[in-house]
Amino acid sequence: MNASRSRLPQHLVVPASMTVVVGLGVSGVAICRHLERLGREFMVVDTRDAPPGLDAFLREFPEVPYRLGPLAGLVLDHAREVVLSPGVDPHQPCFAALAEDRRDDTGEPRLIGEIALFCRACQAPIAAITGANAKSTVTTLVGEMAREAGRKVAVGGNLGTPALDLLIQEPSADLYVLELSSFQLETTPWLGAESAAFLNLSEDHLDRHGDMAGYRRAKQRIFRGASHGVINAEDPETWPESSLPAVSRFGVMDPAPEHDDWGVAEHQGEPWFMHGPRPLFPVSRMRQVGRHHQANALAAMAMGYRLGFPLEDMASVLERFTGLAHRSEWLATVGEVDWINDSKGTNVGATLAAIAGLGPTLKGRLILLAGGVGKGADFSPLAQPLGHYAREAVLFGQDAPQLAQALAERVPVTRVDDLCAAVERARHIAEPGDVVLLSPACASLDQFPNYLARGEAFRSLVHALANGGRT
Ligand code: UMA
Repeated sequence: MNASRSRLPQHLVVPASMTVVVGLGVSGVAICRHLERLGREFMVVDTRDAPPGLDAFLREFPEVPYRLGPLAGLVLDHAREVVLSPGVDPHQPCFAALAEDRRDDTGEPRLIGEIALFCRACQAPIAAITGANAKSTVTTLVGEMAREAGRKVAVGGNLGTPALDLLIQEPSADLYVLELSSFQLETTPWLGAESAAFLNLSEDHLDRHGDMAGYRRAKQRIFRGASHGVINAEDPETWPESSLPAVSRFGVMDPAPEHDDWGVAEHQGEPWFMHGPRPLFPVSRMRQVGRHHQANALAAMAMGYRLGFPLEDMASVLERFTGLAHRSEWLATVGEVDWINDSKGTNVGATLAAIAGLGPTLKGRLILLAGGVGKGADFSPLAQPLGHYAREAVLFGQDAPQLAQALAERVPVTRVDDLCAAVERARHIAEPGDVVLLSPACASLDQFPNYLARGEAFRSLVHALANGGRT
């Protein structure tokens, strides 16, 4: 390998035969693999001096030309096609001339993203999921349900494995289930999903999309060419702008007779999942607790039903699914007390969402474990819901004093040194039916390397409790 031999000058007019890959992260390397299999001539650019995928790229493609550093000086106007990684903003000046331009041979835009390449090559149906929150969870659920139903399914996208790598790793899949971010959708002219879900919309990524309207527009692209849409009955922002052949709605509420609704209603004295007027099975069969998890389950079932998965297979998955690690993940029930790990709750908004999900389904009270590095946040929005649902807030870490100040008027507060002491305190005060939730509303960096390490520490402490030991 001679890396310098392939390195291009900063001033460069890209020739018309050349496809340009922008970004050298995991998607960029996946785009390169795909283009090589197609036999296309390509080069790679990245604005960073040391992009994370550089080593993998140099190992796999020692002869492919590349260029690092600012895009100024790069003339892309004549390139055959420019394929963007998700993290690259298509609204940069160097892409302006390309943005409106179309290829002579196919009529497609010459500025596209990795998912556009995926759609061209994919032979099997696509199930696509987007939303501001919970898209990884629903994508995982749909994938698990497909597996349970005996389908040959490949699962990836924003979730982790780039969509284009799935085509190489699982070429004979009969279904591709993709989590798609607004970044990926923004550069996808046409998706053509068999089923496309838009779960919810709340503020995120405004630095990239300009405003909420831009963010929503990017996400609405999930419905382009879709045969079926799954939308949130309680969030009109997710409703498609133009009509689709079929639409199912989900929401933790009574199904409306005039829609294809997936909801929850009282039946035989307890809440049941419903499809229209038809009771499916009791919500209590589901392992995860909380309204937000029920909404995720309904969205996954609405999609799974359309894709032909048997109801009993979907129920089996919900019965055993404990959630993605560190995102309101159920860990154990010890003495009729549920222990939930939401270590990914690193800001106030995420902790509010976890409380809002769990609160209405509590049999007892909530015990919140929170604290760490608050990043200057205003903790006061937590006071009202905690006042309503919580037995106590157990606070630890650097910014426990600020949290205590914001909460103490509405909820009993105890301050402890660290997570271990917080677990011990929660164990001591919990009563049957209570839920102990670690959702710190803070970064972990004062006491842990990252939120993953914090969540794993919590898992070990809770498993020790479940196995009869003290913390
Ligand atoms: N970047 C540059 N210059 C470049 C190219 C990228 O500065 O020339 C920066 C981007 O602005 C970004 C970072 O590098 O901050 C990574 O961008 P990338 O496109 O190279 O990212 P990949 O490593 O290819 O990972 C991407 C997704 N990343 C983003 O969308 C930022 C991953 O989602 C995804 O798992 C992966 O593809 C596989 O599909 C991550 C993510 O944070 C988890 N997604 C956002 C979210 O979930 O909110 C959208």
